[in-house]
Amino acid sequence: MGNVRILHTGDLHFGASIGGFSLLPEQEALVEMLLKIVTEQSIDAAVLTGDIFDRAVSTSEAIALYDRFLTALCRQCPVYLIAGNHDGAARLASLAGLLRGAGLYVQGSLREKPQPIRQDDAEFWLIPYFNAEQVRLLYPNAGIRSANDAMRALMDDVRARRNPAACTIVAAHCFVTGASPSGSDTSAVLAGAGRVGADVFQDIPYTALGHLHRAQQPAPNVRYSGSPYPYSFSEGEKSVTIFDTATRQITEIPLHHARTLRTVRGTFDEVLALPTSEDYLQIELTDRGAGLETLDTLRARFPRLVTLLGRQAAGGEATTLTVEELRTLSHRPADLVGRFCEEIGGSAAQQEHITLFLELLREIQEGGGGQ
Ligand SMILES: [Mn+2]
Repeated sequence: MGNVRILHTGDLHFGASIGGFSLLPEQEALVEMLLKIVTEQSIDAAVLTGDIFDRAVSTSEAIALYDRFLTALCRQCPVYLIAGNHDGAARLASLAGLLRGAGLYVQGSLREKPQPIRQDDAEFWLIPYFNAEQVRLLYPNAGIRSANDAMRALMDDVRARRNPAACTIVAAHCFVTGASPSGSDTSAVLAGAGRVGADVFQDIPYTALGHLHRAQQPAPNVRYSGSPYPYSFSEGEKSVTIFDTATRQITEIPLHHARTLRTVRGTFDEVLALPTSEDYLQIELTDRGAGLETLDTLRARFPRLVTLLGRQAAGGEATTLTVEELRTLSHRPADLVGRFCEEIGGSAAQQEHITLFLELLREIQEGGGGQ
């Protein structure tokens, strides 16, 4: 019985956008990268750990991308796919029974106890995003009160029914932390109600996780591959994970995106002196506030500027402007005066100034053409 080289990725968020920019071009390029890795790394199985789509009801463009990706991927190897909290589980799992025949194993929700899927020396168990309530219905006597209890019950069941001759692979979409939330502390249980302790997966050779976008391992055999494309400014380097059932080794394959999300920090002059860039940028100014004019100037140089964070030189409060906000900003005269006073004067407009301004404006407009 042969070994299985597994590609683990997830949190693809097809159809996502940032600051009003659609990320579909980046996701198209990502799909090509992933297919290339499958070929180059002799991958035998792909595990996609949820949040395939960015929303429960996707755009036709996102569905077309999913269609192309999964069709090409399934032609290369079997695919094991679970729903994340962003996916519409029922939509994702439609025709699931039919798709199994094509090598696409989709688990949308936990209506029934999980069933193993055998491929060579690997045995896959698919645990989609769930709420504890659903799992309590499956294991009514397990005393399930939290996500941790639910996952523990599920893993106990997997251990009881797994084939000991196979390498158990669990795929799940949830928030896993280093240790179980303490059962004795009620407030900790409440605060961590959605969290699962990594020890729940103890003695499972590989647990492939989705949900957190930064690649990380809460325990040696428990891994978030992280999203393969950054969807926020704090996600770090991007990669996919390979797990080989023969060596039981975890390998990280870095991804290099032509256009990515970056944070740039410096004074206004320093930032303006930087080479122009097509990246999605968050710019943090260290010497001035985030004003509309500043935003416009920087945007001429950095067309995909998404967020501008500023600081008042005098040590005042930091200001933030997103390009989204710029688009939706009110153009009512009173609002414009308010913003002008904040940006130039450094403090909120006083009501009497606004009133005075509006009176002057009315005078000009009424007296307009006649004089
Ligand atoms: Mn996600």
